Amino acid sequence: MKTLIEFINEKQHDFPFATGELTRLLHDIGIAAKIVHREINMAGLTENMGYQGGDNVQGERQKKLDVFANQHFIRALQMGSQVCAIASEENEKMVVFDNPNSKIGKYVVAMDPLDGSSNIEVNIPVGTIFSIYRRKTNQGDPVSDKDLLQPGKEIVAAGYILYGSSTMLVYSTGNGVNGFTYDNSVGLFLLSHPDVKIPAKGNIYSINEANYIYFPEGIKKYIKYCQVDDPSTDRPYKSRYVGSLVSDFHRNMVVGGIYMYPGNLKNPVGKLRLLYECQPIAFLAKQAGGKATDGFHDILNIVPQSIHQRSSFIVGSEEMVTKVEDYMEEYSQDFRETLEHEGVIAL
Ligand code: AMP
Ligand code: P6P
Repeated sequence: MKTLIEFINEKQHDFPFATGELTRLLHDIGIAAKIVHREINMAGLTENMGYQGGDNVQGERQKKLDVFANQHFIRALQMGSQVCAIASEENEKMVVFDNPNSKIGKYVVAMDPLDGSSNIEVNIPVGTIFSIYRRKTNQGDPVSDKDLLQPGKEIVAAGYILYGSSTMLVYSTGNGVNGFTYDNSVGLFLLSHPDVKIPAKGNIYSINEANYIYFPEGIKKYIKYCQVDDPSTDRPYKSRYVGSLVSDFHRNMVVGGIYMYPGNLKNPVGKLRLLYECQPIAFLAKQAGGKATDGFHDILNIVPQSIHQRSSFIVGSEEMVTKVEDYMEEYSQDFRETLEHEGVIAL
């Protein structure tokens, strides 16, 4: 089976003028993924379970493994010197590298180093989400916000690492999606899921129904649509909600389905972060033939106004996401106004 290293190197040959900087960056992400994989797998046996003490910028209690993952991905990317700056869920401001080599790095990275980390102590899968952009400022010039506040359509590469029953690295550089499974016995990611395609429709919907009374009318209508007993359309669908975005989304990538974390009356723009959760996942979904929206706008066309901006998020099988959009168009125009009032700007 082809290794991740061989695969990345091969793909560089499709770009004769490539310098190898993106290749090195992707390798560095693979190395950090192995280190985080090791710590997560041993969490119950080391001092790394539990809380770090204090809250992160999200106001959420920071786990020791959040800090561990953040430190190791940042260190790997800084050592590589292809990256000049990082936006991370764990850092309030963007991390600007000031070592001479990184200052001329031509890429920036937005990442959630360990999404869903509250699930670790109950042994539920968690994930790392990353996306890579070309910087907008000239190499060597000071980094600015515009280097990171780019819409998902500008993504050069994006992926996730799912620390689940097996550890997988799934990524795309804009020419399809490929999945690699980690083989502990040899310490390598091996190509296990070539050319991933999301089925156009599935029969699984994934949403935290505890928020039902606060959902926009269009979401309520779609949930009821999923529950109708109509075997000719494979309904009622199954409800599956892990509480870990990467795990719920990966299921959609493999067998089809839809994941929804919509804005609601309590949190109009939802919970998930546009830049380092919604955009990379939306990029992967589109590359695999799926779709991602906030209910009205293609996620990849929304222009982030701040690095921790939240977004309403619906992603998965193309036909299922389109059905939600139709319901939102018919029943929740008020929600469109709310999103635009809350500052959602789409190209
Ligand atoms: P580089 O000069 O290495 O930064 O690469 C320039 C561009 O070529 C990148 O931004 C990608 O669009 C493409 N590219 C280079 N290396 C790879 C690779 N290993 N896999 C996919 N695309 C690549
Ligand atoms: P809730 C994890 O905190 C996360 O960001 C996603 O991974 C997950 O889908 C969602 O939040 C769970 O949120 O409000 O349903 O617990």
